[in-house]
Amino acid sequence: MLTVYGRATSSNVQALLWGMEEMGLTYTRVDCGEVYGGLDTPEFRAMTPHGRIPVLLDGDTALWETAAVLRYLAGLYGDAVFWPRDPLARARVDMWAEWAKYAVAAAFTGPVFWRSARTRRENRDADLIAANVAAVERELAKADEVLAGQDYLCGEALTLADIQLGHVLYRYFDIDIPRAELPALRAYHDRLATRPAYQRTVMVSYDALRNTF
Ligand SMILES: N[C@@H](CCC(=O)N[C@@H](CS)C(=O)NCC(=O)O)C(=O)O
Repeated sequence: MLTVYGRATSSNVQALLWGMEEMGLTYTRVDCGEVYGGLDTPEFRAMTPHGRIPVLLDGDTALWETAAVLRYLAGLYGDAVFWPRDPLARARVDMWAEWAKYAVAAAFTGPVFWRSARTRRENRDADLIAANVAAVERELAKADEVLAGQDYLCGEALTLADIQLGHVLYRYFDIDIPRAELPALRAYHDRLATRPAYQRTVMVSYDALRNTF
């Protein structure tokens, strides 16, 4: 039995749940983090020393770090397109997955999403946000170029790399920021948004996170 610990509004939880649903996995989710608390209890710290979400409990085994958990599940349940068995083919997916995590998700979540949607309007630093958006868009432009010639990051079908990039894009296109013209990226997001698993796990209201700072 698979249990995911983490609130539905966490972008990392969303990536994990989306990946799991695309792999056809069923799970139970336990709310914790932010308003739900629960990350400092001895029981939670016994599952992860970091007190962060998501945590996956697979039977009695706890796993943490979203990317590592996704790779673990993909190794067990992903098909040969989503997570290839051949090491080189898998590395070609993994390179984009890794890039999406450090170059896009990390550059977007704190520097852009937190500083805009999560920050009260009167506390926002428009110049800093614009500079941070520009930095993310320098990276997103690379995906835009690739996606001009194919439907997904690594070809014509969804892979684990799309999970790591795509889960960020709902908020990127939804929040109130000036955006660069990235037509292939926009079309890609529109394509993801037709996927029921993406709708259920990523296109989730983040109203509970607004104006926290
Ligand atoms: N590198 C970790 C980051 C985990 C992380 O920072 N999770 C955030 C939510 S996205 C968290 O635990 N926040 C505290 C909270 O929700 O209370 C991962 O990818 O799993």
